Amino acid sequence: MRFLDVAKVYAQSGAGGNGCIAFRREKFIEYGGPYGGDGGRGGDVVAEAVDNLNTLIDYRFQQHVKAQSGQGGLGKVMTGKGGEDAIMKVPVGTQIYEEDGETLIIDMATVGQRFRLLKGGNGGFGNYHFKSSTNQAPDFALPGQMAEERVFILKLKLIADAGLIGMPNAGKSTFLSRVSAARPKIADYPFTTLEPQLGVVKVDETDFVLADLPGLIEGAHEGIGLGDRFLGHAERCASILHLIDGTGDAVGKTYKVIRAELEAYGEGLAEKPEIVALNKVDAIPEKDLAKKKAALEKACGHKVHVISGVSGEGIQTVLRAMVREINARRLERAQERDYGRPVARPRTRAERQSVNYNAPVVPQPKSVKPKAAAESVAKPRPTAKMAPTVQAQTEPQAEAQAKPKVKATVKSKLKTKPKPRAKGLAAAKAKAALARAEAKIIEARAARKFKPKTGRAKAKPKAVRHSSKARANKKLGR
Ligand SMILES: Nc1nc2c(ncn2[C@@H]2O[C@H](COP(=O)(O)OP(=O)(O)OP(=O)(O)O)[C@@H](O)[C@H]2O)c(=O)[nH]1
Ligand SMILES: [Mg+2]
Repeated sequence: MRFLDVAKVYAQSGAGGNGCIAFRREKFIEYGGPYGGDGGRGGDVVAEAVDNLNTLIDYRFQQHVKAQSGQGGLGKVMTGKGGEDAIMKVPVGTQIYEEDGETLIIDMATVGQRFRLLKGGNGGFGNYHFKSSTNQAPDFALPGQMAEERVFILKLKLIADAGLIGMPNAGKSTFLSRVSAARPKIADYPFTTLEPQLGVVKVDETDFVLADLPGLIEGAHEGIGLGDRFLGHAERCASILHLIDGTGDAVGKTYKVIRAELEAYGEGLAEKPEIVALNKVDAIPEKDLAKKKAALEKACGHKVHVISGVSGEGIQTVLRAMVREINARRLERAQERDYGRPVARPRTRAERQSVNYNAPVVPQPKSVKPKAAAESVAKPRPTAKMAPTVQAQTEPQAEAQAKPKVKATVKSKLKTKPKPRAKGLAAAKAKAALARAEAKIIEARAARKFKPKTGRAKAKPKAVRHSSKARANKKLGR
């Protein structure tokens, strides 16, 4: 089967069925009234990640995906049948983009994940729906909602635990065939591998998926050779195994060329844990081996493994190093899953309301008891060395807390009596302040008393209505 990692799909959801106009006609039932049912709703277009696919080749042959439309409403107030959903089965690791190929809609990263891409139209209401006291025989119904139509770009990024990268002919496919049951094409010409190959590797107790990616050459990020589009498959890998052909001359330079390509590609590939291996050790003359290994170590700045895909030398050590990285990543993922969402799904309404899904989840280290930690913060236990500094910091703070600054208002001044023991100048000062405050209060009171009144004027007294009798008496001068 051919490998295909990009596909364009035209998708359309189902339209809603039209509402029905019908009237009830039955023997002995006069004025039967409206009787038309609603239309059925159209099917959705749903993407589903499945684990038995590893290519998007199906969408090369089936580029149009269409959900079924809803059936129209029927008489006797029968609702039309809903349309079937169209399920787009995609391999795990597929990313679905808008037509521009850049706006990500959803990353189908887990098996069984489902996502509704297009919503089916709702069915139109039949005339029975519009029956009311003022319109007892409506002779109209609504049409169903239109279908949605869109173009999607699917991009597959294989979910492999580790990726093999290197120049063409570095021995990547040979390595994969040695450590797994995969049988990629091997030949001594460049670009033998034209598409990624996967193999399952078993080391001790761990199984992992290893991807053999097509070779990279200088300028791959500009499209030279096969380009760098297959590097997308290494984006999700926990570790990268960088193979260097040991029979070549400039191993250090070769390493740097590939590193430059990884950096030019971006997407965090250059920061991934990398294991470097000098391959084809069986074909390297012994006198050159140490020199080449040293040159490569100098170029990459860390340990270099010496291996051979043909003789199997050093392979187990490399695999174990890869397993360490993979296990660390798996552990990280498991912790993310545990901490990333509430453990139990709330079932009742009260439970649902009590969960704050927006709150950041901060995992607490189990070794530190929260109570003990709080106590230690509240009461710092100064050591002999720290004692003076701690006291120096805490005393003024305590004083400040004990004597909060009071705003010297007139009232507060009145309340604060001079200290009984204060004598001489201090007592005189306090007395004067008291007298001033009292004078201020008197002044304020006086001002309030004679303050001209503002606001609404007093309402005029209502005119007294005289009775007709009183008016007559007034005229007569009584
Ligand atoms: N002596 C020796 N030859 C090797 C070793 N590994 C691979 N070769 C040879 O190197 C050549 C290329 O090997 P491949 O495995 O196809 O290399 P590749 O990296 O997959 O190359 P591309 O698919 O073109 O990128 C083949 O002729 C292999 O027989 C090794 O460990 N020792
Ligand atoms: Mg190959």
